[in-house]
Amino acid sequence: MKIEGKGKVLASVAGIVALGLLAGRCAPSAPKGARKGATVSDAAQAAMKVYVAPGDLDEYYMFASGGHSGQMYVYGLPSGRHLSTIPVFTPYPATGYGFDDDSKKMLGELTWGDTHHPALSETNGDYDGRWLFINDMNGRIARIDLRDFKTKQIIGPVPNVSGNHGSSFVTPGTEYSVMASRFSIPIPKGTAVEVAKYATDYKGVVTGIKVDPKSGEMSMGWQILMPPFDYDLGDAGKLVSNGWVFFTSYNTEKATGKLEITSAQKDRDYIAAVDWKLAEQLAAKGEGQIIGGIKVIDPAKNPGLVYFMPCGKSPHGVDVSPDGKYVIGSGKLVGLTTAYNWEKVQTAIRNKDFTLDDKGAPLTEDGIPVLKYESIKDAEVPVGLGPLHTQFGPDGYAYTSLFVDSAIAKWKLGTWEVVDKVPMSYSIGHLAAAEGDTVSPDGKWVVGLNKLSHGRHLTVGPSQPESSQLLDISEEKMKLVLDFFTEPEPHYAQIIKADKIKAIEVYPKEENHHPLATWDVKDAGVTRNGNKVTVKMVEVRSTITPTDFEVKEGDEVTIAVTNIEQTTDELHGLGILDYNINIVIDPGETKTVTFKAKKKGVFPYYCTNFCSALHQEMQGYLIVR
Ligand code: RUQ
Ligand code: CUA
Repeated sequence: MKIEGKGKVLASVAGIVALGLLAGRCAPSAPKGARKGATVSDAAQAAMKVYVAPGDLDEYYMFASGGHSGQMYVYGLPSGRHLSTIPVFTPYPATGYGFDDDSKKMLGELTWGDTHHPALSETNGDYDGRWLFINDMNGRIARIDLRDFKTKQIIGPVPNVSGNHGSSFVTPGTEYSVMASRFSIPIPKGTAVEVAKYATDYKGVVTGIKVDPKSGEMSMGWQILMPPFDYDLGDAGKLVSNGWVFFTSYNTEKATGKLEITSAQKDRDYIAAVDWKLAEQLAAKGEGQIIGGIKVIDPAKNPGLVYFMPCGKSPHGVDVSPDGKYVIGSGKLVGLTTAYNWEKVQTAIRNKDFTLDDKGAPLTEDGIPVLKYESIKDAEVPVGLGPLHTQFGPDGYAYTSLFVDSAIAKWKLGTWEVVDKVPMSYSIGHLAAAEGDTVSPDGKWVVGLNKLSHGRHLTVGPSQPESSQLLDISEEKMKLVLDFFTEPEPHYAQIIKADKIKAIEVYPKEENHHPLATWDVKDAGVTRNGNKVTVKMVEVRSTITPTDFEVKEGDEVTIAVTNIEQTTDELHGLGILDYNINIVIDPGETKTVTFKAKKKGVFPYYCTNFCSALHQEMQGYLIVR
């Protein structure tokens, strides 16, 4: 990582101040492009905070989910520069993802995904820069390795999970990445039951996906049967609440049809508190019943596994404070958020301090006890209308996004005082603070991830970008310092200190154990076994070896390409016209692509990544006879 020279910083700051002064001289009010009411010095001050001079590096990475694009976007902060796109659940021709044999197999039949909540791996509740998990609504979680920023594994669709929204949150030691059903269904999956029987025959599940501490490899951990509510978001407890994971739920009415009306009958919904360490023990003992091919634990038969915490109507986010002492959750149509005190929750559990039903008996939902709201809440904080998500600073401050108010509220844990509010343009969903969901948030920056952006960018037609806004939170008052734009649609994002990530830029030759790797052009060539043809191909500036080869119509052809470069940024591609083949091979990497030679003729192939002055000469011919 390059360290900014002090002289350079001063020079760039001087440059901006000079710019500000110049603009000030010819336009005494605000510089061109500044929003109404902004003065020259406001704009210049904001610019100084976010300016990353040419050649300098950002201080943070922001990993933003790409929504239903099925991708992840990587940004630098504070510049807001888009650095890269990591394809996860969707083919991405730019990197050849979804075209080579391995990534094609990993995607399977689903070629889209709806990603929402990235989760950086954690050690002791802090980001460790190793992996990045991301959920897909189609019951899947993917793992990206941050050593090379590549998707390494997709697990699922996991049985019984339907609409995996409350995911991919990790526990503080990355023991588990969790999943929850947003859309309850009859289980096992594949059973058809009419919607009229929703309340009795449909079920939700929450699932813990086990993560191998060394390799990151994901496998099935445990699954818990839940009442047919809609499980929305989650967060793991930390420090004093470590061992628990929380999920919001709406439609606790178990209603169907127009949920906006039918699920709004009760004035409270629930946050489910799940004892994941107990789930782990029960799973290890073999507790549960096989449903849809996996063991499902019933909380009605295992007391202590799940409790419901009553919450404002239709909650969205649930977030645990850095010290693990408070669980923050809100109804999304009200003007306040509730801070639950974890100590009080534990006391209520011990004392069986439950909500009572009409007959004065303890209320349960499908056998799961409901704690008493008054006994577990510490405060109702008047943050403003439509609270969705909360992030934290290092000094006891919390930041809550307000969808209806279209603002971010800053408030203090413990005193519950709202100290500042900044409007967002427009209609904020999630927000992300620098390391703001860990045990040690950094403060400094909050990014508002807005749902609408009208009027704040050059027009690009009806399909508009999403707006993100960067707030400086280093002082008492939050300051909006930058607008930047993304493709649809980051729901959540996470921001990690850049020096925590140690990525390679070349795959070392000695680490390439691919059975078809070819490091010497002399070894390149074609071998045939019946109608199976294997082509060992080498790419290096500026030749593709072999420069031509022949197969027979109907052959099954596997091309294994090794890029034998060991130089940063020397990628080569292989595009074969008319055969829909497009792969990209990073320096030191071997990739295979397998296809049936269905069409006779002569098909040019070429390198798709500009690699040298003679890139254009990197070409050859596939002849199918
Ligand atoms: S959710 S804001 Cu997955 Cu909050 Cu979209
Ligand atoms: Cu290799 Cu262009």
